[in-house]
Amino acid sequence: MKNIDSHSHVRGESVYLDDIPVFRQTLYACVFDSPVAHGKLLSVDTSAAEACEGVVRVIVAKDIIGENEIGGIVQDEPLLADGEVHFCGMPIAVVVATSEELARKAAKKIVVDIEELEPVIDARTAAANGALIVPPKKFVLGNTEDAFANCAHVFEGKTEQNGQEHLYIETQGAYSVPTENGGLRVYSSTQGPTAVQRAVCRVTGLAMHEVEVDVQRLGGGFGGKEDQANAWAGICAVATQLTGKPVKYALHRMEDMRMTGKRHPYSSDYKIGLDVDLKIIAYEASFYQNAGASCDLSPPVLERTLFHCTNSYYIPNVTATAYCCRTNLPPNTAFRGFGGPQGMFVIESAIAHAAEKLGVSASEIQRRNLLESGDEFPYGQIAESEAVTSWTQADAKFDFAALQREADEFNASSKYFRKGVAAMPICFGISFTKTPMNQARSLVHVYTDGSVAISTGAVEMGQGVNTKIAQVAAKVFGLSIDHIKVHTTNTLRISNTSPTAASAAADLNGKATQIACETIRGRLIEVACEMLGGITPEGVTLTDRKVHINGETTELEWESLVMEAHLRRVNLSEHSHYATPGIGFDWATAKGHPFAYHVYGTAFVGVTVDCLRGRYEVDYVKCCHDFGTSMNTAVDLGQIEGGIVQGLGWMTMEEVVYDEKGKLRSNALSTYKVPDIYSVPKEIAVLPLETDRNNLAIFNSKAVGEPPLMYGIGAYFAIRHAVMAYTPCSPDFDLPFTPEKVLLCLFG
Ligand code: MTE
Ligand code: LUZ
Ligand code: MOS
Repeated sequence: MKNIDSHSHVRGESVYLDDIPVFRQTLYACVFDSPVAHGKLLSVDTSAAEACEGVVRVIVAKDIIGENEIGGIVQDEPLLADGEVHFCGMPIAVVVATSEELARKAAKKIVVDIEELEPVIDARTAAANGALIVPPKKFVLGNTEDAFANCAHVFEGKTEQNGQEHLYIETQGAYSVPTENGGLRVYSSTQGPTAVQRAVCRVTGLAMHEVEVDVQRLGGGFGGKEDQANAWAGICAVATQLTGKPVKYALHRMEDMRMTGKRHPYSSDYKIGLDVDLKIIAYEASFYQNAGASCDLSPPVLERTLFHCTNSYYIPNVTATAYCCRTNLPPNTAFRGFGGPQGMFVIESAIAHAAEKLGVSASEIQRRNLLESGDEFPYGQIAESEAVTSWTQADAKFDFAALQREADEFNASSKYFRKGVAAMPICFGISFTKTPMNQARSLVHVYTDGSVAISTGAVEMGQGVNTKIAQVAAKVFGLSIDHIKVHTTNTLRISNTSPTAASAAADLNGKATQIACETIRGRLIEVACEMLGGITPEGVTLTDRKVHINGETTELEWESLVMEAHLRRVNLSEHSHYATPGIGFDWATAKGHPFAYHVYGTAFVGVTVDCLRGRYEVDYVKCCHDFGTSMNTAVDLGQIEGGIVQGLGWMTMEEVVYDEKGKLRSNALSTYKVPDIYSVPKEIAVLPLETDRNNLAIFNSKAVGEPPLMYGIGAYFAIRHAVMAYTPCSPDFDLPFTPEKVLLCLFG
């Protein structure tokens, strides 16, 4: 089944924040942000801006009626700078004017006096200065110290990983509308309507029941709107509170790139120990996370780095330590994979290092160490592993040895081109690692004409969650999809939502919807039994808009049944709750069972490098992917293809560049290269893993939003192989591996 939004997307009729019809007297906000990464804010002169045409109000920190604070985990993030600036792009003042252009024009007239202080840009410097946002986190399994003493081979090294711009097509934004008696309705481009509601309440001083947040859909979030939509909603809400008028702000691309945080850069150390059979006996890693100027979601991102630091391998002795380092960059945030990919790149680098030194194929080490069911993760959970099956099935279908041979033969006969091949197994835990977040609610109404309206806490951001939720209801009620409509995500209909994140939205909200629909179906079947003359509910089903008894169609249609139930005063609505059973994690011991399940897979990635120019192309990504049993192959394949390309972009071409003063140089699409149609792999082949294991996913259809991104990591290692096949060298584990860096390796 195709995505229910595809028709309106293609026709340009889907409604995003900027398409919401504008209310009378709407004003427009524009932020004036810090030109300096670190300094004392001595004065803000707004007088020239206030005198500009169309300007209604200029807002600075002291005007905020509630608290000047939007930090969710640590209270270290002012909405508007007060006394100090912490990063280039930090909001200082807000101009509110009668049009967008006039607001932007006036914002340029604001004058600030800042006494510049030395900025800290990199994580290790921050750590050396003791600037940690939270205490270090640590996972320990076995005893690495003893284990290293007994290893035949030990290798140590370092990796550098850069950030990544989310580049959602729809930029950040919000639209705040006053409601009676001082309340607010806020339209927001957010993955977390409740997070926005909390932030708005904080900065306005309103109670949560006075603030309604409504989200139709996002033009992409990718984690960038899990927490970072809060600021713009807060700014619009404060402006509405101070002016009494609707206020809208949709960021320009350059404002968005400059003012918002990105994927966290990491600098990491590793030490890997193997025995003579290439079994990894011990692994130590230290992760220095560049968190940026305030906490945001950095601690849980850092924790996920630890959760995934051994990827899909079983290693009996592990010590992994992680540091959350405060720097003067925009606060970095959630990004597809949420720290997991960073952890996985480091173990893959360690394996590549060992393979290179031992003169074996990295795939040999990878294959011999794959996690088996019953193995223990460093955090105590026992694996139900598909690591071996996904590798074996990928190999049976795509023949890794043959792909390697093909590359070797090509390399032997080509003068200037080299092919490289890498295997990339993945293992990604599904559930928010903060157990309380794993809950969701769904509100289902069946109307008397038989149509069904659903609201859940899930936010549609292109990943197709609304399609999956509609499928759940259609299946339970035995209806076709056009009977079902999934409505906006709204905090009045669904309260206390977790953000749509952690790839878990379809599972959590889908299961809540399933429970609600099953409850209503149960009531309807009772009515059907009475209508059909005192039969018992066993054997009664709803399919194809009809009531069936033991598989036999009756004359009783859905619409008549619903109307009759209403006339008999039976409740046709339900509000249901789902909480993932059996999960929990205790940071006191750093052990537990945090994940409902894991998603596994194995990809083979092949590239061709032009060794004169340093350019490369990705020839193929062939993977065997663990869908469980996909409930929507079109949507899930879209997620795999998009995830892979986004992962490739991070590995190869997307280069976030800050200068030594902390100013973003890659601040537009002219200086920040993202994958385009020409950089997409020539072939993406997806083989569904054959497995019939039960899991906690909705209809056994495993979460698919984030895991495929990590197949893209294979591209780095494939390029590295190709480069090493051309000239003797050992490229640093330094992301992204841009054509420029490739060229420097080739001729360096
Ligand atoms: N796909 C599209 N088209 N747009 C997005 O913003 N976000 C990704 C992934 N796929 C995203 C996407 C991220 S970061 C997550 S966590 C999941 O979708 C969230 O949705 P889900 O829980 O429904 O998978
Ligand atoms: N967000 C979050 C996430 O708050 N907690 C998580 O564990 C998580 N994991 C992946 C992506 N987003
Ligand atoms: Mo995704 S990083 O969980 O929004």
